[in-house]
Amino acid sequence: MSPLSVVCLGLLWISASSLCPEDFTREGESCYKVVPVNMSWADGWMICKTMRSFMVEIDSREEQLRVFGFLQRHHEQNKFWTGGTALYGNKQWTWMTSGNAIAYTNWIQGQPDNSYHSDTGNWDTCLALNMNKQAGWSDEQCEQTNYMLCEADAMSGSILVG
Ligand SMILES: [Ca+2]
Repeated sequence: MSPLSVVCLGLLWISASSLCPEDFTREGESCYKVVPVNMSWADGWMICKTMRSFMVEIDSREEQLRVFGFLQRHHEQNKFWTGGTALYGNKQWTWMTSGNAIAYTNWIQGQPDNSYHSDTGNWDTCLALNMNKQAGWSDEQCEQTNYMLCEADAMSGSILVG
């Protein structure tokens, strides 16, 4: 191996391990950060945006396991907002930032139940990660206040390496 390729490998290693925004944690292909303040879903959307990130979108079972592992290691909170919301009269669950229909799901049994809350006049139309014993997803009224889980794409290393 030439000295040059050793240098290049070194740069690649550095870039691969430090490509998250400040205070975000790298887990697999993405970066995550919990904002440990109880806030409505709409406030969570704004908070993630101000940190150049977006409300978490879970696209696969693999990402689901990574995210729950991350939350269990770092937080004792029960519920966390995601970027999922129900559109079109609750018929289509959608990841709000990407606009993708939610394909992979991990609903707790009996969820989403689209509950109506007569005290507030709201329906359950926002998607939360529920870290109770059943550990899965549930739909909640968007005005409920939960911690926010933001996600950021890991930045490409090609700029640093090039
Ligand atoms: Ca529900």
